[in-house]
Amino acid sequence: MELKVSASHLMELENKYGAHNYHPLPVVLEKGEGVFVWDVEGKKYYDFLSAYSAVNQGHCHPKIINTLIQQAQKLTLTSRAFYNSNLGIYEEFITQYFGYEKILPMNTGAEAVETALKLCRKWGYEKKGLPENQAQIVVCEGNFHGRTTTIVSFSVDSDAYTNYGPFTPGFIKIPYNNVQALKEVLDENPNIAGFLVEPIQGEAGAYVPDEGYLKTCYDLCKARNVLFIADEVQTGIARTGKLLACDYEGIHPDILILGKALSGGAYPVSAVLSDAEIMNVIKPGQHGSTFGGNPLAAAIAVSALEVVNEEELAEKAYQLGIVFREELSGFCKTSKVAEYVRGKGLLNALVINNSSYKDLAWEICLKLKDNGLLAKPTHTNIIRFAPPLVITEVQLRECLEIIKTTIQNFE
Ligand code: IF1
Repeated sequence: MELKVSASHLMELENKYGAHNYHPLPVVLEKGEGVFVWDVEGKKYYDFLSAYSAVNQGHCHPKIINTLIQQAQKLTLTSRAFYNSNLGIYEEFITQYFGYEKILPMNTGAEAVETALKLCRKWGYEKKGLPENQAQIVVCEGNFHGRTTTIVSFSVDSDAYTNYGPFTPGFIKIPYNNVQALKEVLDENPNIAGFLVEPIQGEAGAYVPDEGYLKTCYDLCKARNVLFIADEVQTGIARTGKLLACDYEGIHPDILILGKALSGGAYPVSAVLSDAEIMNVIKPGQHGSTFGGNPLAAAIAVSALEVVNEEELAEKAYQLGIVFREELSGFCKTSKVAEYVRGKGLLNALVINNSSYKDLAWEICLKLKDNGLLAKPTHTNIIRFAPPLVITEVQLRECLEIIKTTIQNFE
C-alpha cells in the first residue's frame, strides 16, 4: 500500500525546503496524460498552461516517452569529448526540418539565447569587422528571454533584474512592434551586430505585433548586415498555428532559437540554428556544455518533432485558435470582467479588467482550478490560455464553457 502524502504536506515541504522563487497555484500535480493532469487527490484538470508551452505534444506523449525509456537504458550522456551514435542523426534531421545548415545543441532556453548572443557578437567581430568589445545587440522592451545575468541585463521587468547587477553592457532597448524605432537605432549606431526579438511576446501576455512588423524588421536588418535573431522558445514548434511564428511572415531568421517543446516536455532540450557562414565562427573549445547534444536529448528531440508532423499539430493549433478567440471575443462583448482576448494559434491571453480588484485574475484562476481547468496569470491582469496542441475541438469547447461560466460568477 503506497503511503499517500497529503497535498498540504507536500506544499509545506516545498515552502520549507525550497527557494521561494515561485508562487504556485495551490495544486499538487502527480500525473499527466495528453491535455490532462491529475493532482495527488486524484482530481483531473485540463492543463491550459502546458508548462509554458513545453508540452505542446501533450503530457507524457507515448512515442516520446518510449523513446526516452529505450534510450535511457542504453546511453544517456557521453559529453562532447567523444562522438555519439545519436547526435549526427539528430543534427541532420533538425537542420533539414527547419531549413538551416547547422545546429548548436544546448539544454535550456536561456542557454540557447546566451549561445545566440555570443554567436552574434563573435560574428560581428570576425565577419562584420566591428571594433573589439563594441558590438551592440538591439532588443525589445517587454522581452522575456530567460533569467541569466546577461539576459536580465536587458530586461525592463524590475522583478527580473533588481539587485542582480552589475549588468552586461552592449544592448540597446527599443519599443516592441515599432519599426521606426528599429530603423532609427540601426541608422544611428554603426556597431550593431544583431536584433533579438520574440515573434510574439509570451510573458507580456501573448502580445502579437502588427501584421508585417517582423518582415519589415527583417528587411531593415538585411539591408544593414545586422543578424535577425528569432527567439521561438515559446512561439515555436507549432504553438502559434505554424511550425514557427516567423512562418506567418515568410521570414527565415539568421539565427533561430528553440527550446521547451523541442522535447515535448520530457527533457531539457534547446537549440540554436543558423547557416555555416555564421555558425562556423565558433571553433573547438570556444563554447559548449556538459549535457549539450547528449544522446538522450537527441533521440527525444527527433521523436518530439516527428509527433508535430505526424499529428499535424500546427494545423490543429491554427484552426482551434480561431475557435478559441472567436468564442471568447464574443463573450468579452458582454462581460464587465473579460476585456479582450489576443493571440495566435493556441497561444492566447485574456485581458481582465481588474480596476475593481487588483488580484481578480488570480481569483479567477483559483476558481478555474476548482472547476477543473489550470491556468495562471502573467503579470497582474492577464490570464494566459495555452493548452497542449493535441486538444480536440470538443474538449476545447468544453473548456470555453468552463472559462465563461467561471468568469460570469465574478460579473
Ligand atoms: C520562468 C513564459 C516566462 C521564453 C522565451 C527563453 C526562455 C523562455 C521566449 C528561457 C522561458 C518560461 C520561463 C519560466 C516561465 C516561462 C515564461 F513566457 F513562458 F511564460 F518566464 F516568461 N525565451 N519562459 O518564454 O527558457 O531557460 O526557461 O528554458 O522562468 O518562470 P528556459
